[in-house]
Amino acid sequence: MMEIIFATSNANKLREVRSLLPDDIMVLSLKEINFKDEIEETKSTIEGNSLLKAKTIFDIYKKPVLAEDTGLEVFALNGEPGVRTARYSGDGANAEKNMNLLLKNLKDESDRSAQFKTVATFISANGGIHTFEGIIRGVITSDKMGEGGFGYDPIFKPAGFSKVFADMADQQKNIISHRGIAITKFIRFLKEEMTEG
Ligand code: ITT
Repeated sequence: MMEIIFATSNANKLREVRSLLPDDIMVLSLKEINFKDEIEETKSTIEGNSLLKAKTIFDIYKKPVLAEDTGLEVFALNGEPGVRTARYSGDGANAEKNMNLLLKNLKDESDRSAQFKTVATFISANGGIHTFEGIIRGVITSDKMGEGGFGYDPIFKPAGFSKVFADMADQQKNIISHRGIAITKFIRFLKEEMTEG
């Protein structure tokens, strides 16, 4: 059994990542290790904030740590909200306000293409740093749909599908999503590490 700390305070990410990882990997949340501080995301890139979260926890606990940072990049908005995806609507931002602002900013826009990008960072017990990226392209719908998922899931329809993420079963989103792709790469890496001894 391998123990990994997942440096997130987002319960939805935790749920998705737990269901992706095989049973012989035990995922400890920040709550479970009693880490209560907020890790301030001060970097200007998704990669930078992903590394920052992993490193903050690794430096304290010196145990294997996984972290991830995710951004929604909208082409007509030059990649916005990007690194600011969580705080797009400013002070007191939440999923509803963020989606409302994005729909407003895209109101007269014909190009509604976008992508979700996840950068996962793994720091192994010996301090080695490994990153895994997952990208899924899609479009921003004109209205919110569906009941599932979290964040921007009600307005993101992945390319080649007729449903938004929030209308998909958890399992289906997980197989195709930005996070699913990044974590699947991470699992492949762990398996290779283990067979190399
Ligand atoms: P951490 O503790 O892991 O940092 P967080 O919620 O702050 O959790 P991020 O900084 O990565 O996470 O911000 C990601 C933002 O993107 C946040 O607003 C989420 O709601 C949204 N988001 C992330 N993954 C998503 C997904 O799979 N579907 C829809 N929205 C997502």
